[in-house]
Amino acid sequence: MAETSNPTVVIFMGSDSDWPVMGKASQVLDEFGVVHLAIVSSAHRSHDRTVRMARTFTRRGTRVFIAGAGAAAHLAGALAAVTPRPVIGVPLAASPLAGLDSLLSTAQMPGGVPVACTAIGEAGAKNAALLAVQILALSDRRLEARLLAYRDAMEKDVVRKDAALQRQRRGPSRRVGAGRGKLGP
Ligand code: RP5
Repeated sequence: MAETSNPTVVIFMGSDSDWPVMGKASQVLDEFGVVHLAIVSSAHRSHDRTVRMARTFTRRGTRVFIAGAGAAAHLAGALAAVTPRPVIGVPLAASPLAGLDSLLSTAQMPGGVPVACTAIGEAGAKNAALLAVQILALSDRRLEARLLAYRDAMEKDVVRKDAALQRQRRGPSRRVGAGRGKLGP
């Protein structure tokens, strides 16, 4: 992760226990060369510090905030309350409710203070970073080209996996889905 006091994206997490999942967002931002920081600061346990930091990074020019939190997840909303920059919330499965609590508390913002909300967990962390890249790419053609290349690589990967499956099904043992009819196309 690039160290900087002027990060383009800041990833906030409610706890260090969120890092194994939120690290996926950082990995994607690294892949796209987006300068970012990851910070542990809670909406509840360190409220004033979180608000202070959000204001400081906004002043310094941070373009997008990502907030990963579990349980009664108010982190994304707390950031959105004090910054005009887009905030993307990632609900995390950190309680016996397995993320449903954080999904609802992140997504159900009252009218006037929007938060973009991704899926629960790793897919959500990855998509939060990709959405941040898409927002940045609005004013960065090179970043947009990298996004298109990323999608192209994803499609090629699907095609490769399908070709492997078809080869396997044509083989002597017909292990995958044997006897369940032909898999298209
Ligand atoms: C939330 O509570 C954090 O974002 C974390 O997902 C959850 C549990 O935190 P710890 O008790 O593991 O610090 O605020």
